Amino acid sequence: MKRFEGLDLFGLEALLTTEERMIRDTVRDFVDQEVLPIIEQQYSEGRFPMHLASRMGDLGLFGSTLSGYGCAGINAVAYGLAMAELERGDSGVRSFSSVQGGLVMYPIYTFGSEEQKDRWLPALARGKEVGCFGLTEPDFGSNPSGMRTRAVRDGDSYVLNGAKMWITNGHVADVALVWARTDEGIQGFLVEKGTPGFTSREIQGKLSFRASFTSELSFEDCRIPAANRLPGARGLKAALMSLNQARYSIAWGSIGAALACFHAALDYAKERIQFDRPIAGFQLIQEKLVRMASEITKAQLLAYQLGRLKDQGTVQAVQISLAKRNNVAMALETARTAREILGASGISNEYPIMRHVCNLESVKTYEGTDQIHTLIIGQHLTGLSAFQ
Ligand code: TGC
Ligand code: FAD
Repeated sequence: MKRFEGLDLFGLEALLTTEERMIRDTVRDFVDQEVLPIIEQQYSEGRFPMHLASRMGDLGLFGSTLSGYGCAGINAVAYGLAMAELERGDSGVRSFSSVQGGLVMYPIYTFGSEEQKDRWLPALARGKEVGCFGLTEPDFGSNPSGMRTRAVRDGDSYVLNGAKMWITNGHVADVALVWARTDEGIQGFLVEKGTPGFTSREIQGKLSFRASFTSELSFEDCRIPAANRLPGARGLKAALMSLNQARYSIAWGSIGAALACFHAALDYAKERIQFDRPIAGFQLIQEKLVRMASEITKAQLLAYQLGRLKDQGTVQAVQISLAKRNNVAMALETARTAREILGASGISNEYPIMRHVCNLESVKTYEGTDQIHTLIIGQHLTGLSAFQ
C-alpha cells in the first residue's frame, strides 16, 4: 500500500528531525492499515473501535510527551504530527488519545500524588485502562466556573453529588477525573468505575462523533477516599491547564481531517468528467483547491511554530486558543468545500468527507467553542474581558 503523502508546499518536512518524521510515519502507517479500513463501519454502527486502545498504547500515543511511568517522552512537535495522523483517520480516534493523555494523564502527572501516579499512569499509558474527564455539566458548558457538582469532606472521604454531561468515554472509563466545587474551591477527584453512587450512561442520537463514546455521569452521595483528591489541583486553573494540552492536540489534529478531505477532493476532481473534461481543469474547481491548500499550509505553519514554542516551554494559553480556533475553522471550511467538489458523491460514506464535516462541527464546539476562543484572544488584545 502506498503511504499517504500529505501536503508540503512550504518545505516543512525539512524542518522536522529524523525522530519526528519517524514517529509521524509510524502513526501514518497505523492509520492507513488499522484505522481507515474499519472506521466507516464503526462510524455507521456508532461505536469506538475499542481494540485500538491497546494498539495505541503500544505506539506510545497516550501521554506521549510525559516522561516516566511508561510514557513515551517525545517532544510536542512529534506528538502534534501524530495527532494530525490520528485525526486524518477520524476525530474520534484523536479525541480518544487527547482525552486519555491531555485530560486524564497530564493532570494526574502534574497535580497527583505519587500513589495516584503509580496507580494510574502506567496502565493508562498502555491503554489497558481508560480515563475520562468530567468538567462540563448540563447547565454549565462554556462557563465551567458555575459548576454545581459538589464534593463535601466527611472524615477520610469526600461525598460527591452532581452530574456531568457530554463526557468522552464516560461509560467505558475505568477512572473519571471529576471536577467539583469544595469549601476550598474547585478541585479534581479520581472516581473509580463501580464506586457506589456513581452511574454513567451513553448519550444516544449523535450525528457527529459516532466513532466515539460520549456519556453522562451522575453522582449521588458517591463516597470516595480523600486520597483520591488530586492534591496539587487548586481552583479551575488546574482544569484549564489540562484543557491547554487537549486544545494543543486539536490544533494539530484538525489539519489531519482537512488533509483527508483535501486529498479526497483532489483525487475525485482529477477523475470526474463533466463537459468532456476532468472537473479539476475548471477554474472554479481550481480556485477551491487552491484556497484549501493555502489555508492548510498556513495552519501547518501555525501548528509547527506552536509546537516549537511548547517544546521551548514558552507557549502561552492565548497562542493555543488562536491555533485551536483558526485550525478547526479552517478544517471545517475545507471539509465543506471538499463536499461541494464531490457533488452528490460528497454525501456518501464511500468517501470520508461527510464524516469529517460532522465530526468537525463538534470539534468547533468542544474544548472551548470558536466564540469562547475569540473572546480569549479579544481579551488578550484589548485587555478587556467580555466574560464579566
Ligand atoms: P478565569 O478567571 O479567566 O481564569 C481562572 C484562572 O485560570 C487561569 N486560566 C488559565 N490557566 C491556564 N490555561 C488557560 N487556558 C487558562 N485560562 C484561564 C486564569 O489566569 C486564572 O488564574 P488565577 O491565577 O488568576 O486564578 O476563568 P473564567 O471562569 O472567567 O473562565 C474563562 C473561560 C471562559 C476562558 C474558561 O472557562 C473556558 O475556557 N471555558 C471553556 C470551557 C471548555 O473549554 N470546556 C472544555 C471541556 S473538556 C472537552 O471539551 C473535551 S472534548 C474531547 C477532546 O478534547 O478531544
Ligand atoms: P454553551 O456553553 O451552552 O454555548 C452555547 C452557544 O453559546 C455556543 O455557540 C457558545 O459559543 C455561545 N456562548 C456561550 N457563552 C458565550 C459568550 N460569553 N459570548 C458569546 N457566545 C457565547 N466536556 C467535558 O468536560 N469532557 C469531555 O470529555 C467532553 N467531550 C465532549 C465530546 C463531544 C463530542 C462534545 C460535542 C462535547 C464534549 N464536551 C466535553 C463538552 C464541551 O466541552 C462543551 O460542549 C463546550 O464546552 C460548550 O458547552 P455547551 O455545549 O454547554 O454550550
